[in-house]
Amino acid sequence: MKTAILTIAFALTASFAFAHAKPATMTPADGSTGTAPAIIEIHFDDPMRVTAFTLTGPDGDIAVTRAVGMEPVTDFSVTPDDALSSAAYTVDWRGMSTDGHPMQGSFGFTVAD
Ligand SMILES: [Cu+2]
Repeated sequence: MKTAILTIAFALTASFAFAHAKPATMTPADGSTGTAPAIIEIHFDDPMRVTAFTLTGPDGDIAVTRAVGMEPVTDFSVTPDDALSSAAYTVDWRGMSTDGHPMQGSFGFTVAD
């Protein structure tokens, strides 16, 4: 019984020590308005395995090319296959933190001439 309690205490300490990664900065910034971005980036404070990324515009999903595969990275980026026209866009992503927690997030930006 004593061994079990010690094991649980250690597990709790470990989960606090290795908190999951969070998105630290996005480019374009959430809520920003600007010229069409050549790349869309998410910087994470710890490596993230990004398992899904969607860019949605007024006519639906937009094709993008990922700069990285399924390896965990702190700097994730994609390139839109075609230049983005003036409109509002939403990014949705899902990922797996290095502590094994599934993560997801979204942000939006507007392209204006
Ligand atoms: Cu976590």
